[in-house]
Amino acid sequence: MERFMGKKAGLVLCGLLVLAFFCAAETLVQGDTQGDIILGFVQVSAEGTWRMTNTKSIKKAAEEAGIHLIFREGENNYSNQIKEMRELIAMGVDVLAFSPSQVDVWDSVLEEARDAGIPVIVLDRAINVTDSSLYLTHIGSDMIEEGRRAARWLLAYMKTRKREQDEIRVAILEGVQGSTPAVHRNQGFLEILDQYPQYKIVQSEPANYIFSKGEEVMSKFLHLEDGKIDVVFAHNDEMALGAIEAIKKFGKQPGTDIVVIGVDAIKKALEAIMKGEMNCSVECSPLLGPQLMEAVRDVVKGRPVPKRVVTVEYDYDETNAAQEFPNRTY
Ligand code: GYE
Repeated sequence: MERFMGKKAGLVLCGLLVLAFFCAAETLVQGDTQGDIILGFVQVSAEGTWRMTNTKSIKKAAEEAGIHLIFREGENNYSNQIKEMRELIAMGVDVLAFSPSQVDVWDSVLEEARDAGIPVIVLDRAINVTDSSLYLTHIGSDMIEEGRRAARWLLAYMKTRKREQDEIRVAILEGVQGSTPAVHRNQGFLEILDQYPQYKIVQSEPANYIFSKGEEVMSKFLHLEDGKIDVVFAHNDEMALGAIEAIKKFGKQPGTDIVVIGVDAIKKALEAIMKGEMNCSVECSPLLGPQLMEAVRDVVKGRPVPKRVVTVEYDYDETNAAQEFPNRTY
């Protein structure tokens, strides 16, 4: 009897445990879906190392934060991006974030998000809107300052050179026309250089943030100027690396005959600096995923979010590139 009772009690206990397990599993599942934050993100495109690293950072951070990410991409075209944003608004995501391909054109889609009660986060590039309350926060670099940093670095570097020159001939490889990095980096760079009449911008054209285009446009510049270019400032490293190829093919030495400056500080640029083929890269960090997820959580929990979160960055040249190189993952 005792043995039987023992068996019965065992069975009941087992049953209770199974029940408890299912109940717990049920609450877990329910809790999970109820608590899941849905973030819709619209990326610019996949134009190079910077962008691909940025995408990876966002996906990894979402996974680690347990945030459900619906990821879309606009192929470097603002109307594609707006179409994707509209779809995400219609789906009723909790938060909408995007990295804008262009500075302007966002007013109406952001008004639609506001009417649907969906908070918006701008990542990486800044936007121009008539009403800044249309987005909650902007997380990313100060790109006007990046342009100034490049110019300040150049002024300091030219002072260390023995060569006396009354004219320093500068070429600029611009990013996609109308995109924030192109507009802002140019603005900051020229704002400083315009104060020094010795510096002449002899050529400036878009090469769309792409290596091959950087090479093509730089080669054109070199032919047009009969090789008389002292400095090339590229709005990103991919184009600067392309320019290095063009300079070599033209029979000049990048980094020595022509000063090469880029932006982003990707691993390949640090390597080029270590080889003496590039002179400076102004850092612009793509690792924005964790900051984005933190903001998303705060927004959903109703906590205050700062209107502007500026990324902390450094400049790299021959004095510190080798030191940073082993830490760079992209
Ligand atoms: O510098 C460039 C990329 O928006 C900061 O876009 C980003 C820029 C970056 O294509 O490499």
